[in-house]
Amino acid sequence: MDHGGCRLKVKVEDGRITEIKGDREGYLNSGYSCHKARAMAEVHESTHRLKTPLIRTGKRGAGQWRDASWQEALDMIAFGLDKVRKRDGAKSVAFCQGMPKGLEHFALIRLANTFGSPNLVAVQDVCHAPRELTGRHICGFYPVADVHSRSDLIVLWGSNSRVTNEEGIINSQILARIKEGAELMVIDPRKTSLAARAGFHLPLRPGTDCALALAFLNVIITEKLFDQAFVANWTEGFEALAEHVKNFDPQWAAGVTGVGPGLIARAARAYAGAQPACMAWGNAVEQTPAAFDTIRCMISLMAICGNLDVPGGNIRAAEPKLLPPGKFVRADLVPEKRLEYLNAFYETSPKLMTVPPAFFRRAVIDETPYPVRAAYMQCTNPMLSYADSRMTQKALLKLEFFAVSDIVMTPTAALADVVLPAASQFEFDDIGHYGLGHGIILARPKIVEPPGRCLPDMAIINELGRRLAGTELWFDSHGQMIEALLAPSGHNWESFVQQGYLAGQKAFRQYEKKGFSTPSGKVELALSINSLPGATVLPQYVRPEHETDDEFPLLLTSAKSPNYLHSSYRWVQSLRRREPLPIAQIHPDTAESLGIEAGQEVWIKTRYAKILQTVDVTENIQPGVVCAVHGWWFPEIGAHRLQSWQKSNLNMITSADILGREFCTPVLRGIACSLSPLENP
Ligand SMILES: Nc1nc2c(c(=O)[nH]1)N[C@H]1C(S)=C(S)[C@@H](COP(=O)(O)OP(=O)(O)OC[C@H]3O[C@@H](n4cnc5c(=O)[nH]c(N)nc54)[C@H](O)[C@@H]3O)O[C@H]1N2
Ligand SMILES: Nc1nc2c(c(=O)[nH]1)N[C@H]1C(S)=C(S)[C@@H](COP(=O)(O)OP(=O)(O)OC[C@H]3O[C@@H](n4cnc5c(=O)[nH]c(N)nc54)[C@H](O)[C@@H]3O)O[C@H]1N2
Ligand SMILES: [Mo]
Repeated sequence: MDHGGCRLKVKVEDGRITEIKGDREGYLNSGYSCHKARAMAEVHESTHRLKTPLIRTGKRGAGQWRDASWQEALDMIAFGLDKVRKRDGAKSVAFCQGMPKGLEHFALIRLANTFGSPNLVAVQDVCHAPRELTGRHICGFYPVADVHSRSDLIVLWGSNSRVTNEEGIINSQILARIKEGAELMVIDPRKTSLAARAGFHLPLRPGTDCALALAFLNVIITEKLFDQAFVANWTEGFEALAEHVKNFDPQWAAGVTGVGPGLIARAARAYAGAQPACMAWGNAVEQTPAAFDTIRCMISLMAICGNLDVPGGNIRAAEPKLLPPGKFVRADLVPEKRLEYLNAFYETSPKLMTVPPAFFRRAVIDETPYPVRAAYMQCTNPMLSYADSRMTQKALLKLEFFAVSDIVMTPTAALADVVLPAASQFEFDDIGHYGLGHGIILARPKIVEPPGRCLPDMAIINELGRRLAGTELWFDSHGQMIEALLAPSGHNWESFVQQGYLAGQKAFRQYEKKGFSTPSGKVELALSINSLPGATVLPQYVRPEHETDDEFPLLLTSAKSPNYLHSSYRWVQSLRRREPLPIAQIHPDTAESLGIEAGQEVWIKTRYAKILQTVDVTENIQPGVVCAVHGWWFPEIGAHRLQSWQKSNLNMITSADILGREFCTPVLRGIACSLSPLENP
C-alpha cells in the first residue's frame, strides 16, 4: 500500500477487515507493518469516504454538490476535456498525478497519451526524478542502494527510512544488514532514531548537502583514497574534478554546513574505506534547486570509491520481464512530446518527461508558453503538496474545467467541477512498484469490496479512455490491463498473486560488458557533452538566493510523519489520536532564545507568508533549525474552508519563484524563517 512494499496479513470477516499485521514471510518487510497499514480497516469504513460521484451546484469552491450517476459524471468529464481539446488543442488539457500508488499512475499517462496531450503533471520535481535522472545523466542508470547484500557501511543521506521506508527499501532490510555488522552513517539535521545508533551522524544545516558532498570528494581525492583502477578505466573527467574540488576542503564545508571539519574528514575516510558501502538517499538531497549538482557529487563518490554496480553498493537493479512502461503508456502516440510539452519552453533536463507543478500553474495563470485550460487529477492534493499553495488555488480556480478523483473530499477536490469516488488500496487488484527501478514488483490483490459506488482509478481511466480516445486503444476491463502488463513474465494475475512478487535476475558490474550508457561510455565526473542547458561541466556549490538574516534567522525544513502520508489520513481517527496537531521541532537553545515553550502554538514566518504549528522542544535537532510537518489540513473544518488548508499548511510559506534549472525543483529544505509565539491563542 501507499509508498511501501510491506506484505501484510489481513483478516476479513463478513466483508469487513478485522485485523491487519505484517507478514513474517514478506520479502521486503519480514513482519514489519506501520501505523498507517494497521489503520486501513478504518479507511475502508470511514464516513469521510466519498461514495458517489459529485457534480458542483454552487460557485467553484463553495462546497455545494449534488449526487450523480457514473454515466453522467464520466460523460461530463469527457465533454469538458474534449471541448478544450477541440478549441485549443490537446496540450491545453493537463493530467495530474501525485505520489504514484500503483498502476493508476501509468494508466493516467496512457490516458494523456491516447488523448493526445503531452502534459502529464507530476510531483517528480521534488520526488525521485532528480535522483533517477541525475543517475541516468551521470552513470547511465539509477543507482539504488543494494540493501539485500552485505555492506560494510550504509549511508542514509537525508533519508529517514525508519519512518518512511523510502525507495522501496523497507527499513527491515537495513536493520538486518546492521545486525550482520554494517556500520551506519546518517546525514540529517535531526538526530533520528537511526542517527542515534549510527557510528557517524553529520547534523548539517538544511539545504547544504552539496557543500558536504563536495568536501567528501575533496578528502577522498586529496588523500588518494579512491579506487584507482575504476577511476582509470571507467570515469570521465577525473583530473578536472580533482583540480576543481581543491576549493572545497572540510574547513570550507564546515563554514557552510555547520558540521565540524574533523567529522567531515573522518566520515569521508570511512566511506572510502568501507568495501562495499551503499548510499540510500532521500527527499532532502533533491528538494532543492541544487539537486542535480548535489546528486552528481554523490554518484561521483559511489563511482570513485568503487561502489557502483557491486553487491552491497549502489546497483543497476535488473527488472523482471514485463511489458515496458513506454509500451504500456503508449508513448508512441505522442512522438512530438519533447517539442510540445511545457518543459520544452524551459529547457529542463530532456530526460524529465513529466511536467513540474510550477510550469503547469504558470501555463494556467499566465498562459506561458501557451494556455492550459482544463485538468483531470487523481491521487493528488496539490493545495497541500505543491510549493506555494496560493499559486495553486489561483490556478485551479482559473481552470475552465477541472475534475478530481480522490477517496475523500480534499481542499483540492473542493475546487473542482466534478469529483469522483475512488476505491482505495485493498479494494481492487493492483501491482506495486512497477517502474520504480528497484527490480521488483509486488502483487496487491483485492481483499474487500469498495464502499458505496467507489471504483478503482484504473477502471475510471479505462472508461474515460474509451470515451475520449476510442475503444480500440483501451480495454474491456481493468483486469485486462494487468494481464497485458504481466504477459511477458509468463505469469497471469493468479500465479503472480500466489508468488506475491517478481524480481529481476540479479547482475552486477554490467558496465564491464557494455560500458556506461552515457555520451562517453564512462561515469561522467565532468560532463563530456553538455546536454543540459544551464548545467556546468563540474558540480558547483551555489549559495542559496535567500540566506538567513536578522529578520529570518532560522532555517526551515521538513520531515515526513510516521502516522500520515503527506496530506492523507488526517481524517482517520486512530491516526489522528496518535498525532492530533501539526508539530514543528526546535532545539532547547532556539526555544530559550525566543522565549518559546514546548506545546505553544507559534507563527512560522517566511518571506512569503506565515502559518501556525505547535512547538516540540527536543535535543534531537540542530539549534537554529525548524523542522515542520508538511501536508497538514483540518478535514473536520470542511475541505472547502480557507482555515482548513491555510492555517498550518507548510506549502503556504514555500515558494515556486526560485527553481532548479534541470528538474524545476523549488526550495523545500533550508528556507529562511522566523518563529514567534501566538499572542492570543
Ligand atoms: N513542503 C513540502 N512539500 C512536499 C514534500 C515535502 O517534503 N515538503 N514532499 C513532496 C513529495 S515527496 C510528494 S511525493 C508529494 C505528494 O503529493 P500528493 O501525492 O499530491 O500528496 P498526498 O497528500 O499524498 O495526496 C494524495 C491524495 O490521493 C488521495 N488518494 C489516496 N488513495 C487514492 C486512490 O486510490 N485513488 C485516488 N484517486 N486518490 C487517492 C488521498 O486522499 C490524497 O488526497 O508532496 C510533495 N510536497
Ligand atoms: N510515514 C510516511 N512514509 C512515507 C511518506 C509519508 O508521507 N509518510 N512519503 C513517502 C514518499 S512519497 C517519499 S518521497 C518518501 C520520503 O522519504 P524520506 O526521504 O526519508 O523523507 P523525509 O522524512 O521528508 O526526509 C528524510 C530526512 O531528511 C531530513 N532532512 C531535512 N532537511 C534536510 C537537509 O537539508 N539535508 C539532509 N541531509 N537531511 C535533511 C529530515 O530530518 C528527515 O529525517 O517517504 C515515503 N514514505
Ligand atoms: Mo515522494
